[in-house]
This record gives sequence, structure tokens and C-alpha cells, in this order.
Amino acid sequence: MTAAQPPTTTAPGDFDLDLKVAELKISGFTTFEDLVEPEKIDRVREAFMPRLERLKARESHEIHPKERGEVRAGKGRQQFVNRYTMHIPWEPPFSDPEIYENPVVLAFLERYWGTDDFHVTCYHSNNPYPGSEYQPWHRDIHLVTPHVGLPICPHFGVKFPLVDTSEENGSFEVMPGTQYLADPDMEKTYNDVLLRGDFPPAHRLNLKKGTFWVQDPRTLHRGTPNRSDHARGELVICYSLPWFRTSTIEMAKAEYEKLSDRGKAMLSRSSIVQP
Ligand SMILES: O=C(O)CCC(=O)C(=O)O
Ligand SMILES: [Fe+2]
Repeated sequence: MTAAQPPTTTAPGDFDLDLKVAELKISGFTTFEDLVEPEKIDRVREAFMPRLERLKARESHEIHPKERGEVRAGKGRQQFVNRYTMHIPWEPPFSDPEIYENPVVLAFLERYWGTDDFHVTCYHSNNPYPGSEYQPWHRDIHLVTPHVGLPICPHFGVKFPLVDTSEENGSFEVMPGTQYLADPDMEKTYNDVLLRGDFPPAHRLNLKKGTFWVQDPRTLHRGTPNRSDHARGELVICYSLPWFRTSTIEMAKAEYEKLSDRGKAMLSRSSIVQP
């Protein structure tokens, strides 16, 4: 008999969650390696890429201010040159509890928010293809409380790349610690100021497949050029406190019925669509 293989993915007990919460509060992001087997991420990527390619074929003729299409057929847009966004349909292999109900992610969010009453509010993706360029520095959320940097953020993106990310293929770049900026007069100036001023070095999130990371959407960041020969796909699941009004997930009733009790609670605000 061969000895049992040690698990290759991590559990909540493998992390110092208080320290991870401190990282998120101080830096505006935190990373968790080895949350999902790389082979599972590969299967997600295999299902994802043909969809993204179809969307790209449809949208490549123009950069468009609005996402269009239906989630199941491909809702998204070319956001900047060679950089595509796409919603993820709530169906296998994307609707995997190991992903949206990941025990480490949920334990972390419960520790941060002090409650398990939060919702899954988006399933989306950001995908720089070869030839994409720097995005302007930006935040992903409007200033919820002008003049007051809320100590607790009500809404996060939990992201996971579908390939290892690097300086070459357009890894995410973040200016740590900027999540508490709350001067409304500065909101439209960040890109100009960061390009002209003298600041500490920005941080690149060069991540290996199977890593999940939590993005405080207030933290200044930008996409970077992809100079590789492949698309750098990254999926994002949003988790939000109940009072934070944002998007909802679309799913068929049969998919909702499959959810665990916890999944049903987290996805109770989903829009039920015809299969
Ligand atoms: O995925 C990336 O590298 C950055 C994308 C981004 O920040 C955005 O589109 O809001
Ligand atoms: Fe962004």
C-alpha cells in the first residue's frame, strides 16, 4: 500500500487569518496560495478560453464603454486595446463550491467582517491579451463616504488567475495602502498624479495558479501590458455585505437548487433566469 498523499490544497487552519486581515487592512490586498488544485484551474481555463475567444471575435472591432450580450452567450466588451472583460455563467465548471464557497475565503471574510451574513454579487473576469497596455491608475468603486476612509470595506473582489502571472503576461499592479484615501477632489486625479509624482514603488502581483487573492476595490491599481503569447485570464467573485447595493448573479433555478444551505444564503439575491 502506498502512503496517503498529503493534501496539496490549503485549509483555514493553515493560515494565520488575523495576520491576513492585517495585511488586507494595511496593504489593501492579501494573497492565499494553493487554495485550489492547479489541475482544476486548468479545467476552468479550458472551458473559459473558447467563450472568451468568441466574445473577442465579436467585440474586437471596437473598444466599447458598455458590456453587451447575455451572460450565458458571452456578456462583456473590449475595455481597452486587447483587454476584454467577460461575465462568468453560473454553470459547471465555473460554479464549483471549491471556488465560490472556498473554506479559506469564507473563513477569512467572516474574520474580517465579523459575520457570515454576506452575499456573492458578481462573477466576472479581466483578460489582457498580448498587445494590451497599461490601464490608467484607478479604483473599482466610487467613494462611498467622502472625506472618511471607511476602516472596513463592504465589498471585495476575490480573484484567481487561470495562468501563472508575471511581469511578462500583464500581472496586476497595485499601489499598496491607498484604500483609505477619501478626498473627493482627488478622485479624478489619481492617474495623472501617480504618473507625474514621486511615490514608493508599486507592487506587482505575480501569482501562481491556484492562488486566490482579496482585492480591496478602493486600493489604487492598474492592469499592465501583456507582452507574452497568451491571454492572462483572471476570474473574480465579488462578496458584499447586505447593505452594499451592487450587481447580482444570474442563474437558472436548477443551479440554485443544487447549492448547499450556505450557498443558497450567499446567493439568495440572485436573479433566476430561464434555462
Ligand atoms: O486585471 C487586471 O490586470 C486589471 C483590471 C482592472 O483593474 C479593471 O479592469 O478594473
Ligand atoms: Fe480595476
